[in-house]
Amino acid sequence: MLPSARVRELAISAGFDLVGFARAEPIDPRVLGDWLEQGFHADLDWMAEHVAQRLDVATLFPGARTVIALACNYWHTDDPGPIARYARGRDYHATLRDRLRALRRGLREAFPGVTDYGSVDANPVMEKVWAARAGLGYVGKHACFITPEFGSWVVLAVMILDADVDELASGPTEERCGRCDLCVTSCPTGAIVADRVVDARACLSYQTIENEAVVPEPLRAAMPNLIFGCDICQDVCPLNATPVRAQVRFLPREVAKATVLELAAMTKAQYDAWAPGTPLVRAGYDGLRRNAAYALGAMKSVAAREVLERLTADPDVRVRDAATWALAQLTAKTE
Ligand code: B12
Ligand code: SF4
Ligand code: SF4
Repeated sequence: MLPSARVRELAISAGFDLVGFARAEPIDPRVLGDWLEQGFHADLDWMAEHVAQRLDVATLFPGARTVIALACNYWHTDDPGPIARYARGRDYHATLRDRLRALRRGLREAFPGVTDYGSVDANPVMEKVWAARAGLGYVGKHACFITPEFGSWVVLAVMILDADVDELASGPTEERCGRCDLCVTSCPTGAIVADRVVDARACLSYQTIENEAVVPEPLRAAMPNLIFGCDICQDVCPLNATPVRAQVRFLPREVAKATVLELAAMTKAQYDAWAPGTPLVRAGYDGLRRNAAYALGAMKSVAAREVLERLTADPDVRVRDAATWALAQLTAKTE
């Protein structure tokens, strides 16, 4: 039986802002099962893999007894900008993995013999479920995890232990959405299809980050000033009204100052200076320029005509297609 106060101290000194504990019990299979059955995961096939592990951490890590849920605040600025806030600085996966390693070192020193399994994002672990069970906050109607301290401007990680701790949370914090539905009504594509349920196929976060093909035509017009990720449902949330500035590790980098037009016109050398080490590499050079071209079309940016014309001859077919569509939007305006 580990003293939770000591484990909490170790997690805080490893750099995490919030720490909570839950018993490693299975998750109700219906929540994930219904979501997958309805195809809400789009082509994220890895979401349909390792379902047994997602629903039961003991399948993923035999001997699992306790899940430590961990959160880091990443908010730095109110500037809406074309890049989602979480992606403006050093890749959070790297930062949180560093912190998990520091926590692991601390745990091994303090409690020899205890083993662990760490997860940030890509592992088959339902991180929001664990954050809720461990009492860090609750899942809002927009399906993002909301904490009393930092609103939803947090990224999550978990550390699973094969040992018990002496104090567990009693479940999520009090639900505070009430009758508000601002996130639902503000989502430009209607992607929040039910309370806490997002259809990734309609979500601009999925479309700009994960979709490697072309963005379906009806969604493109909803992309002004948005080229990587989407913060709209979080920006409108009243529970995010008093954000707290994050640690320096999450400071925005140079690329966060670039405009949509600059990103559309960016050279490979500029990309190589801006993107490595940030989450932007997931979309890649061509993906970012594809998105920027859609955004310029959605903005009907006449000033972008020259750049868009150049992109219609780009070696990448998706960039060419996006630029052609964008130019057609400018014509639509003047007719
Ligand atoms: C797949 C995924 C996506 C997909 C699908 C989004 C989604 N809502 O599932 C896409 C690409 C669209 C996406 C977008 C974003 N993501 Co994402 N994503 C994930 C990932 C890898 C898995 C999430 C998952 O399991 N989804 C499947 C559904 C079924 O699970 P769930 O949402 O947890 O399930 C809850 C709801 O379904 C709800 N629910 C629904 N019906 C019902 C019914 C009942 C009865 C009950 C009780 C509950 C319930 O309760 C469930 C449990 O909480 C996690 C990392 C991880 N490993 O957990 C990051 C993660 C959720 N994403 C994250 C972020 C930051 C984002 C974006 C904000 C990025 C951006 N700015 O563009 C957006 C937000 C979009 C949104 N409104 O949700 C963070 C969330 C941080 C936070 N504060 O919530 C995570 C945790 C990554 C991390 N390690 O920090 N994401
Ligand atoms: S991230 Fe954007 S597109 Fe996705 S649900 Fe929120 S507002 Fe809608
Ligand atoms: S905008 Fe309103 S309904 Fe949506 S998560 Fe925030 S408080 Fe809840």
